[in-house]
Amino acid sequence: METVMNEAVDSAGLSEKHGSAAGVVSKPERPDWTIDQGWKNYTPEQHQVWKTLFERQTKLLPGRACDEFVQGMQNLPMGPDEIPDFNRLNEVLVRRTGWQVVAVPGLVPDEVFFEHLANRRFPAGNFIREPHQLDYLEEPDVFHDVFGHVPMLMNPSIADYIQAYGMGGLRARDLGVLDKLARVYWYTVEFGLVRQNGGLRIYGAGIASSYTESVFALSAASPNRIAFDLERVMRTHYRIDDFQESYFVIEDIDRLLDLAHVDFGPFYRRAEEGPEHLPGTVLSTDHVISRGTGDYHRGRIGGVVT
Ligand code: HBI
Ligand code: FE
Repeated sequence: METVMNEAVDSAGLSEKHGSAAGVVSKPERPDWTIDQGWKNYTPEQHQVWKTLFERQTKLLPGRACDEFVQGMQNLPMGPDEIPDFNRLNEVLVRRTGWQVVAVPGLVPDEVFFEHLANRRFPAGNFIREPHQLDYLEEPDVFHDVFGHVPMLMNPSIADYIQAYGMGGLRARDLGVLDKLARVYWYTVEFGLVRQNGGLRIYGAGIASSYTESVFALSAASPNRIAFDLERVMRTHYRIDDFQESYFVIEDIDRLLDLAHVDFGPFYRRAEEGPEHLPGTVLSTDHVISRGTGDYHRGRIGGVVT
């Protein structure tokens, strides 16, 4: 069975399952949930897992990942041989966009996550998946968080956009619309595609850090590829346990900078009034780039949709 690296994140935030899967103790030592990366504690086997994943992904991504991802990767002290040391990454990243990576033990509560992002700190799991989990994992590990997210944080547009998400998170929670904001994050930062160089390219970290989904998202006949529309995306549920049924495509990475400055308030209100859509639904109002056959998900019953 084909599986996919996927974050066990749902729009309701930190579930019981996530907490226990993470082995996260109820009371973190520091109130912001950060820990030391403990770089010296990684074993040769763990560096080897990083190397396997890194080499597989860097072979696959040219021509598939967007130029901004490739550029960001090139400018970072990140290579196949070892799990990156966050301090060394930060020397470059802070100078470029003011972002830094901080280590956390796994998923952290929504409020804590938003507070970090609002301050240009990206929480990254310090652990790495086991050798038998190369393609499937419930929680964001250091490969997903660092390989998938950090190259994009070198780009000024994404840098502002993710910070705006953090700032909007607490407001969305108070308005009772966190599920809608989380969908926007999911379909952009995690699973976004961008039109580039006459085709489609990956910018979402959930895709870029997954071997199988990098191929599926761009090349499979099954998923829908639909032009990004903010209100449409706010209404759309997503899958947390498998490939996405629909991907949303932005015209340009700099559209994310525009999105960072949009007041989501009116969009939340409209999205709350209208219907919600299942992950695979195509609407007559959609600008469809490619209509999926749906074959992959048909017959895969019991998937988790949030
Ligand atoms: N914690 N470490 C970590 N990484 C995430 O991506 C994350 C999180 N906590 C909450 C969360 N994501 C999402 O539920 C929010 O974006 C809504
Ligand atoms: Fe992620």
